[in-house]
Amino acid sequence: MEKPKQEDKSDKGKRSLHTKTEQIKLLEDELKNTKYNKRTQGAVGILKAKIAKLREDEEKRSSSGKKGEGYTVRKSGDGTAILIGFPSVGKSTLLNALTNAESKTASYAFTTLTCIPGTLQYNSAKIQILDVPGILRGAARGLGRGKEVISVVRNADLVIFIVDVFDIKQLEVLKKELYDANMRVNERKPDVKLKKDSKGGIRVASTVKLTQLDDKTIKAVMTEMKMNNATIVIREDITVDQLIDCIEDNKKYIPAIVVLNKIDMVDSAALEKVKKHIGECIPVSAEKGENIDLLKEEIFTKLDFLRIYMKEVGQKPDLDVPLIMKTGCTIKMVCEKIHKDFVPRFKFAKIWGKSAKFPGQKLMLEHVLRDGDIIELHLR
Ligand SMILES: Nc1nc2c(ncn2[C@@H]2O[C@H](COP(=O)(O)OP(=O)(O)OP(=O)(O)O)[C@@H](O)[C@H]2O)c(=O)[nH]1
Ligand SMILES: [Mg+2]
Repeated sequence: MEKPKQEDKSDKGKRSLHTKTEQIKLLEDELKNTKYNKRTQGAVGILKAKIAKLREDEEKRSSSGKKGEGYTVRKSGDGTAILIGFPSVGKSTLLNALTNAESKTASYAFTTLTCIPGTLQYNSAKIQILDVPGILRGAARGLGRGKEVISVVRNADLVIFIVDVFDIKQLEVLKKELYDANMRVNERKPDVKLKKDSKGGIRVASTVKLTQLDDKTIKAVMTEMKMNNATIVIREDITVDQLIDCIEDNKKYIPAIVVLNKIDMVDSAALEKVKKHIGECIPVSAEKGENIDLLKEEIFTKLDFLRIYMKEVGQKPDLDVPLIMKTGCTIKMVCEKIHKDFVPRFKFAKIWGKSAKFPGQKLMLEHVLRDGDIIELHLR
């Protein structure tokens, strides 16, 4: 048999691409085979750092020149939630049950081919809900419409995972896809300050006892990730994964809800069993409308909304229509939401409610409000 000729240039390109992916695979296998304990902590850290660095390089390479990926959906309302699930789990049926939208539903996979928005009105809030095509394993790497879907998730405020009652393993796949696309679901950004320096090596300080990392590992991981001169101040007991996240500094932290759909197809004993395995979730039937109100309430809660009521001087507050704001909202943010002139014209505000020390307390722009507060603005 004839030997294959020497590979041409295009083949070479493919080969080097393969090599990086292969490198990641090899390191991942090594990681799987390394038991984690105090003694191997450093080695595990370095392995993880190496994988992270290779991934980052790959991503940079594959996304260079490919701009404008994703659907163009304008954000509207007080917050945006996105439905993420495998094909045919009932995303479109659920969108229709939650909102005024009419997204096409059918019993075959990939019925939805683009991004379809709907509006959920709840507790005076307008919540945008997005229905997108189903995703599968490999979405983060660009399989199917995975990349487009994931780019929409990055702009959302809440993820609603929707899982088929007969196949709860889907949840792990969905979570992994978002993780690989640099999203951290139901996690808080760790309290770590990292400052690059021009010289002086790596300086590590921590304000709490670190039980999952030691100085040597931290330095090795940072070196592996080309942070050779930097000061890091760690204020909580982080893991090596969290350390890598902080170094990469490109993670998006987003809350999520897990919805278990099609519960009308199982009896209560089977449902109990499934619930035990999947953990915290909201069991619904999108088709029969079961538990939809409970889900609406959970969406509202998870979006961290505050209701702020406005009051005119010398009048009763308008308790019918609140202003919908987010947790952490200040008087300044309320002013900005109402009118662009209100901040420069601001004198003081009087507050009634949980954030005031006494009814009608006079407070200034930076004051942080709480749910149900009543606010009376005094302007010049
Ligand atoms: N029994 C039952 N069937 C449901 C439920 N929700 C959706 N279905 C059915 O499941 C099928 C798929 O529903 P869709 O809403 O189109 O699913 P999807 O997740 O939007 O699918 P893709 O757009 O293809 O990703 C349809 O035949 C629905 O009627 C439910 O709660 N119970
Ligand atoms: Mg659909």
